[in-house]
Amino acid sequence: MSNKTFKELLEKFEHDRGVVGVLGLGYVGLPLAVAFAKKGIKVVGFEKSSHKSDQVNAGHNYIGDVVDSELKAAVKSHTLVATTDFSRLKECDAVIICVPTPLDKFKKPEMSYIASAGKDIGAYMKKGVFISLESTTYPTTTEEYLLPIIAQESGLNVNEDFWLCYSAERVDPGNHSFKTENTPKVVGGFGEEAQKLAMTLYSKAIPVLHPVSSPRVAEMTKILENTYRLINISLVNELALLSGKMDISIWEVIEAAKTKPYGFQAFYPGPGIGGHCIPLDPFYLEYIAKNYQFDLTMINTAGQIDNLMPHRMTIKITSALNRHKKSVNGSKILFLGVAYKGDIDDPRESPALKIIDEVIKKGGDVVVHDPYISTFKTEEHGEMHSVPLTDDLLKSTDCVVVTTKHTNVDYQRVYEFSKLIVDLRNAFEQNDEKVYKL
Ligand code: SAJ
Repeated sequence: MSNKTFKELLEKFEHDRGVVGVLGLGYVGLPLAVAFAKKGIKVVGFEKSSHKSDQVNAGHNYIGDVVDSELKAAVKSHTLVATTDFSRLKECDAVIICVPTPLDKFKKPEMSYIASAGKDIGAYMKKGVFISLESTTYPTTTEEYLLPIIAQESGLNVNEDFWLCYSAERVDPGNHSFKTENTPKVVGGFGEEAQKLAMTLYSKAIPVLHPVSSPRVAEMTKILENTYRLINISLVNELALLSGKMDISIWEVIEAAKTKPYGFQAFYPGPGIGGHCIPLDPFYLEYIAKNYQFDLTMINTAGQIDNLMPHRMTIKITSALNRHKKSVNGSKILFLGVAYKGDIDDPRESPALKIIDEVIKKGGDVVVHDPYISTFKTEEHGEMHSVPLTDDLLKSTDCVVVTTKHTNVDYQRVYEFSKLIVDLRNAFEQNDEKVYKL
């Protein structure tokens, strides 16, 4: 560790003098930027969206997990500034990449955001900078995909002029107990110096860090976390469908299994797996496994189960209406909840969107109420609007479908004024002629 540049950079981090660049101010980047800024560390937030950049600079928060007053204070004290001018990356001693890693339409990794980040950083970075990738991706991305892009664009040398690390975000949207600052963070530096820089910098904002021996260990750790959820949620969804045929309440089964004090974690059935992480991330692992002539069969199977869930829910709605001598065609169907999970305002990858499209195609007259979402788009029917949940609306519908369980909905009132309920989220205790449960 004789490198002078390294020592100067480490010194800056130790004394909070390093300027931290956060690339991407979304549900991962903005909380992280505020977490550093509230510790008095200067943060420059980089956004392609001038709208987001302007909102941040005006102190207007757009991420539910960020505390409005903390954002305002960081902007007011000039410890946090947002910009769309990527040439300002030359001001940064550290750059933390928080860009999306979606799938393309063939369910293959969409790496263009990481590639673009690498090119932007390579184009403007100064000598002596620490770079950390936080986006969920397949193991080897940092060393074998991102590193060459940065080295190529900058003409600089890793572990001499810049240092590289992978440290996944662990953001659970809507979780009020665990935030960026109090969630342990896995850190995988590319070499000892990178690890030292990573641990020193991240410790300023996140007290509990878990160092691992390489970026690929850290990458695999994150993708294991999310693959574990995909597999287990798909398992319980499949068991819910079987239980329904066997006159067994899967909800009662799960509550009973939870009495086991070890070796069991409860996952709950639903209409499908939404969000921009769990249904997508594991397919990054499936992709890279093929590079090693290795077929990860579990992920593929879990994905197939999940793909079928929205259609199976449409069948459940059809059967419930049938039992009341009604067809989907011509029935007024109210969907309660379009967010991908309860008490958040994000509809991305929500299974509700797919079910709504199917029901409309079958001739259903669909209305939607989501207390957190006023307008949203479905793939096939464009923009839709959430309607107020009135007693008259409930009385006028032929079927109410609970697709997302928001805690601020009065389900007893829904029960009182509805004729028929398809409860896909165990929002109702009743399980009678009026309530059909998953
Ligand atoms: N879901 C079920 N049953 C369950 C749990 C979830 O049907 O028992 C559904 C949800 O309704 C939702 C989807 O699965 O549609 C994903 O829910 P989630 O909470 O697992 O996923 P995210 O994307 O909101 O957040 C997750 C984080 N969640 C938790 O740890 C609880 C975490 O895995 C990651 O930190 C985060 O994704 C990420 O960014 O990777």
